[in-house]
Amino acid sequence: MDRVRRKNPLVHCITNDVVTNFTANGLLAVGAAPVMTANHEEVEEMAQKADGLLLNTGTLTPYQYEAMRLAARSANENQTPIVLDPVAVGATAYRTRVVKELLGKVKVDAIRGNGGEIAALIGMHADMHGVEGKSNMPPETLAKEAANVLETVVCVTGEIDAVSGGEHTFLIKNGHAWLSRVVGTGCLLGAIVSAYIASKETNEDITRTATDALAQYSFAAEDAYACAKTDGIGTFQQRFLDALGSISDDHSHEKTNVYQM
Ligand code: ATP
Ligand code: TZP
Ligand code: MG
Ligand code: MG
Repeated sequence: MDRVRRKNPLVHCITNDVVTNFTANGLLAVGAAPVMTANHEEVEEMAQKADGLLLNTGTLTPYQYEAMRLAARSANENQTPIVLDPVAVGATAYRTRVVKELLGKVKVDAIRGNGGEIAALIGMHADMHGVEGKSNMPPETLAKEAANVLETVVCVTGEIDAVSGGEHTFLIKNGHAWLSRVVGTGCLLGAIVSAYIASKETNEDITRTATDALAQYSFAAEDAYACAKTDGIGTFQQRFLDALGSISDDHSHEKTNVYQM
């Protein structure tokens, strides 16, 4: 978190219409610099200049898919790390097909999704309900399997989060259920993982960087719940942004439930 604040990484987001404002505010809260564009005339240049690229398929259209392809190709050529949030993959045949196609064309550094989305990406059974999704596999098993199949770092989120690069797998049992009652918290997390990867030391393992991002995000959610529980989820959303803005690496957390498998 402190490195993100020092670096102020530029995160180029090609994301969905529902969460654009919340994502930009959340990135600002952690000390990153958001920029949103899917314009074919400029995405290659923006992805080249950015420190991280986020591809989020929440309201995917053919125009946006082409923007993602152009931006991702430029990012790969210019060593800009890419995070993919395969929102609602598994919910419709179109999304599942084009996201798999994109993964065949470009290299992504990390993928963040709920259990259903990650399971669908690797052709396993997924229980999808629009953007919400579950898998019947334990998150650590699913994350490891997906990391091996897709050859990247995979973050499976839900009540318990798991991060795996294939070799090392971490479990994060922090966070709060109210996160799933505010739209865009999964999407913002993908953007924040991008900010963390964009700010990491060259030799640092992305599995650990992503685990730090998920853990600190979960701590912020617990702090926000403590402040907002008597008010409700509207206040929780605001307190969560406040907490993301104040959390730091020396933030001492009551119960840190992060484990290496
Ligand atoms: P959304 O739920 O906003 O649609 P998503 O399904 O893409 O997003 P989630 O899996 O809900 O993503 O993850 C978003 C964040 O919420 C993660 O930090 C995750 O750990 C947390 N989270 C989700 N459900 C719970 C829960 N029951 N308990 C604790 N944390 C949770
Ligand atoms: N519909 C299309 S994208 C989107 C909805 C509701 C937002 C999903 O965001 P998250 O972070 O998965 O709640
Ligand atoms: Mg969810
Ligand atoms: Mg989501």
